[in-house]
Amino acid sequence: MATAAAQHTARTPAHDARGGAPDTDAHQRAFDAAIAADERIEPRDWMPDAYRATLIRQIAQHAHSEIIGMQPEANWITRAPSLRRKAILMAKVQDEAGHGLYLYSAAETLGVSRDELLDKLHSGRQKYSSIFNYPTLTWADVGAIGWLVDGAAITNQVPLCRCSYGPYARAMVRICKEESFHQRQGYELLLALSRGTPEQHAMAQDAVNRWWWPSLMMFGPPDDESEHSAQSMAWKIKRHSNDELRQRFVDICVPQAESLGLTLPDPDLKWNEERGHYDFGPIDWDEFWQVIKGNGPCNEQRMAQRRRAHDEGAWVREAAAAYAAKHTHDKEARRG
Ligand code: FAQ
Repeated sequence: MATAAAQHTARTPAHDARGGAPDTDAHQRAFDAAIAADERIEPRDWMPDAYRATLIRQIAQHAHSEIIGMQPEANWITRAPSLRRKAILMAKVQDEAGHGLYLYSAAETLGVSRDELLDKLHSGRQKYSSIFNYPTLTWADVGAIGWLVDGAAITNQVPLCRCSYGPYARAMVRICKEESFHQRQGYELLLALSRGTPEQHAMAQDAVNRWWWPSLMMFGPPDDESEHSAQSMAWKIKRHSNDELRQRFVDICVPQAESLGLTLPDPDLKWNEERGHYDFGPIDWDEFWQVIKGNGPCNEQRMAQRRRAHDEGAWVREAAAAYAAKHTHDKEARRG
């Protein structure tokens, strides 16, 4: 892998000796060679506009998902059944806020501001994950989100630690470690309910029944309908297709459900010896596209809450800006 200094000379736009236009072909060749050699692209390196735009789209959508994803679980913080469960849940929800911050920072290295990204989220011009438009109806939903939603997130995100764009890949390393704790706490919560009273077992089963199919949808549309996959895989932003990761997730979950003493709500789920994978039933893609279009059970509620939180935080942003301005002013005054 080239050093940062060497990357800078090889890939940053430079004017020729006579001060002419950058040699874009040479930069494109250097970029292609770096991708082929599995090197990281860094913020100051030259990159094609479409690569930059794709990263901004994906990282922003990911960041938005993290902060909107705080809502369904935060709903249960005040009703957690014990101090231990409450402490775990609060730590998890705070982690999601942290993930949002790392990801917005990674997006900012591509030349967009956080304000711009939030504005696009609030005006519906950027998406967040479909999964967060479903309601958390019982305490068991906290377990199902941890086990299934965080489990799906890890399956999707571990390969992103090898994404070709450095700041995104590095952010994912820490995020994945934290998601792993989230997944374990969900599994442990469901195990406790599953081994509890018949009512608790039924509550856990009901939550898994409701979260299973939406979790499979998190991986995105089937490969033949995935608009961005081919290009994102060629750029090594994505390392596996949506269907590959979905299958990996199903294969992981089936034995875990057995250990939990719970079933997955799919009569077609069965081991296929020939493929070496579990077969599973058809996904309701109409539901997925409806949710993405804004017609899921909680889309309106999630967006209203997000806009309200942003408005209510205005004074914090103003105070931080005033403090930063005062700090700069004082520093300049001291310098004379
Ligand atoms: N929801 O061509 P593709 C978490 C859109 S984990 C909404 O296949 P791509 C942790 C897609 O944007 C959740 N939209 O797209 C947590 C595109 O529309 P566009 C977040 C979806 O990008 C746990 C269109 O469909 N994780 O937050 C979805 O190649 C618990 C065509 O799709 C990430 O974002 C969907 N499920 O592949 C937090 C991971 N799927 O943009 C709190 C990073 C697809 O052209 C509590 N992202 N679309 O308007 C990715 O890996 C990819 O972006 C995919 C989609 C795999 C999601």
